[in-house]
Amino acid sequence: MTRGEQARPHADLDAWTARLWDAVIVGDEYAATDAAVAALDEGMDAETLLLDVIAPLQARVGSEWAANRLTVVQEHTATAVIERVIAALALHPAVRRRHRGEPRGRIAVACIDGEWHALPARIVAEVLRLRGWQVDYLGAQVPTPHLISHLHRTGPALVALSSSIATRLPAAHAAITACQATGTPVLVGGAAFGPDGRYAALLGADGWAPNARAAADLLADGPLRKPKPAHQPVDDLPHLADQEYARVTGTAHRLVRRTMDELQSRFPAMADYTEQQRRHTAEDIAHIVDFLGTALYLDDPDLFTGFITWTAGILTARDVPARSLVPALDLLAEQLAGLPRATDLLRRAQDALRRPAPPAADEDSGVLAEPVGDPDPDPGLGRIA
Ligand code: B12
Repeated sequence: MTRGEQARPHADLDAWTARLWDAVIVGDEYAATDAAVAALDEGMDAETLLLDVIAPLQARVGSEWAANRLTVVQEHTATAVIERVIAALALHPAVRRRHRGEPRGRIAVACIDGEWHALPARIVAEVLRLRGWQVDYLGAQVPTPHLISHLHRTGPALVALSSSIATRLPAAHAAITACQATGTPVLVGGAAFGPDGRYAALLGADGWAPNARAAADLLADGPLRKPKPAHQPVDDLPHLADQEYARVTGTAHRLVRRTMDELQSRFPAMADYTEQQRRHTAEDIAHIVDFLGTALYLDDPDLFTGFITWTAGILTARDVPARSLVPALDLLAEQLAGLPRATDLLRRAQDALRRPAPPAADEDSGVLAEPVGDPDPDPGLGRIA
């Protein structure tokens, strides 16, 4: 049994989750923080509250948005309330009492450059504090040079890097390597690294954990071993020699612009699109190109196919046919005809889209199709922000 499990009380998690959900979903930060504080006052362990009530609640906010049962504004509001709840918990006297005494060592917790998902990192930071570490929480999108300066200045025993969105993995690779060059071991985590942490190993991290409890357990006997000084990241990814990643990311703007131009000529209905719809469509295509680049970087077709099928699910939930993605993928494949790995990724994604028979749809439904009966009037392909 792990320490986290020992600490878990026999509390009625479902009842507390329901009470918090009701407050979070209407954006009532007072009711939400009152509920969380009441849970602590009634004896719930702070780690349990964070990991078995609050974290699943936040994930549910995401799945409700994906299923189109919450609007973007509701998702943003709920996330903001949850951030306030976590801040209130961290300041609760029962939690602060636990931080007294000699810390076990110092840990820097930071999000990868370009990574906005700070909440998972914040939860990790709070749990590590609860387990007796002195934590410097650096927040969202920390530029790697500044992170490195921080490591030189403070000399932590470990740096914990968080990333939720796979497109940040090339930046994560650079950050991991740079941190290791300072002699600081790197623990990574977050959804971007895959449910089994496969990208953590591929990118040479010194450790990975699926959640904050597992991370704290992993460090229970002390920080990770120092990284090997002669680690050569290029050895991890020999396929990068073909330059496909560099060519796709280096021409991303042009790829998006040309795809937009062509879609326009193939779908006359686009002529009537508003400026905002055009902008969102361009952002969506840019997101697809971003994921394509990341899959090339990691040489992992599943990553791109997974993103495209996830996107298809988002569209389907908004009554936009999943097959509307195919023309955009076609146009990208035509432009990238000279790049065998990229065209293979695009072909596999198209195959995955075709596999389940797409629902009957209007012939003019492209990537940019107007949703039918959707509370969100302008959904996008990966849109949540
Ligand atoms: C809230 C949220 C946002 C907020 C973030 C606010 C904030 N302050 O964090 C905002 C609105 C900014 C946002 C933006 C975007 N988001 Co968002 N977002 C989410 C959402 C709803 C919740 C994320 C979260 O907090 N989860 C809860 C925590 C607890 O998750 P967790 O991963 O389980 O955390 C644990 C472990 O991962 C681990 N862990 C985490 N970090 C670390 C670090 C270490 C070292 C270790 C050991 C462990 C560890 O421990 C944690 C605690 O146990 C998710 C949906 C979801 N279901 O998660 C989407 C989601 C992650 N977002 C998504 C997307 C697409 C985006 C955008 C690209 C949208 C857009 N079009 O602009 C942007 C990305 C911008 C960027 N460059 O980062 C997609 C990603 C899809 C994909 N296939 O990758 C998701 C999955 C949406 C969905 N419903 O499917 N988002």
